[in-house]
Formats: sequence, C-alpha cells, structure tokens
Amino acid sequence: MSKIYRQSAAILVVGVCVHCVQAATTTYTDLPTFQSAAGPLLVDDFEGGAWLPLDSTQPQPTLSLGVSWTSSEELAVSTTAGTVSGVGGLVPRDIIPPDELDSLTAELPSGTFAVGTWIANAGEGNEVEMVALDSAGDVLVSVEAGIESLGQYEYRFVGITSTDEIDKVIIRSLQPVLPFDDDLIIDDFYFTVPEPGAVALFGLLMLPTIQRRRNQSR
Ligand SMILES: [Ca+2]
Ligand SMILES: [Ca+2]
Ligand SMILES: [Ca+2]
Repeated sequence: MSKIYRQSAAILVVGVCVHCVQAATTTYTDLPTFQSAAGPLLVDDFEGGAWLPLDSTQPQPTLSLGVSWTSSEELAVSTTAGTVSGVGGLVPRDIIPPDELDSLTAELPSGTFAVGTWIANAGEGNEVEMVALDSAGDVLVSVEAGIESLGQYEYRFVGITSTDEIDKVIIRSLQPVLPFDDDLIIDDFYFTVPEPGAVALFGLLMLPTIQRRRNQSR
C-alpha cells in the first residue's frame, strides 16, 4: 500500500459517524417521580464540604462530590436568599457592571444519566433554562423553567434523565428586563451516583482527609 493510500484510509475511518444515535430524554417537575426514574442519586445541598466558608465567593472551578462548578460571573454560596435545604444555595453572583447573563455550569462525572435541581428566579420577567449536553457539546435537551410567575425565591424542581450520558449541565437566565433582573439560585443538586472508577478516585482524593480525621480522633 502506498503511503498516500494509507493516509486516505485513515481519514475515512476518522470520518465514520460516532454520534448517530438520538438520545431519548425525559424531563420532570416532580422530585419523587424523578427519584424513582433516575436510580441511585447523590445530592449536593451546597452546605459545608467544598462550599466553605458559607456566603463567600468560591474558586472557579469548585469541585464538589466529583462535580466541577463554574459560573459566567462569580460563583458563590448565598445565605441571603431562601433555600430548599439548610442555609446555603448556589448563585452566579454579578460582577459589577453585570455584563453577563447569570449562569451556572456543572461538569459531571462519567456515568451520569440523570440530573435535577431546585431553581429559583429572582428577576422580574426573567426566564431560566436548564440545558443538558453530551461530551461532544451537543444539546441533549433544554428545559425552560419558566419560573417568573412564582415570585422571588420560590423554587421549582427541574429534572432530566437521558439514555445518553450527560456530560455537562448549564442553568442560565434567558431574558431579564434589566441587567440586574437575571438573578437565579439553585439548591439541592441531584445526579447519578458516579461509576465505581470515579468513586474510587473520589475516595483516593478524600483519603488524606479521612486519615487526618482518624489521627485527630486518636
Ligand atoms: Ca442548601
Ligand atoms: Ca449577571
Ligand atoms: Ca444577577
């Protein structure tokens, strides 16, 4: 085989469709129904762990329970808004001037097929959506939370299950009337219990902490 021929063969292989299957997704607005459909779930309540100190700006990204969080603005745990659990919820806190529409992005551990969270919208006339993407960056599903009529800091649950792995979730404001009307907050983020490999890695990462605690308790 000539060198040129071998190269074209390689290009043909690369060109094979690797993304032909259309994912089937289901969306939920009821937590118990989502929980029974989703299988085993972890939940981040944004209290303690990676989220200390409370009511502070967090580093970007912040890794919590294997999920990597970033924001279009500042990533912060807020204790001033209402919450679903405890005293803290996760917010994209406006940088002044507030150029960017508020959004939160969660990069998920491998093996995630379900995500859900409570979302509150504090902005007048604002719409919030939750978008699930696969590892190629293609949108699996986009759910408009449409929560403007619920009033300030009233939470609505939005859940997604997918037959394709969910790589990333974006929760963002769509159409605030004024730049400051894009505020949103989430609390209690549910996602598929990570695969054993990811759990083992998480365990390894936690090992120094566990060891330290054991030593302290002696
Ligand atoms: Ca909380
Ligand atoms: Ca903003
Ligand atoms: Ca804002």
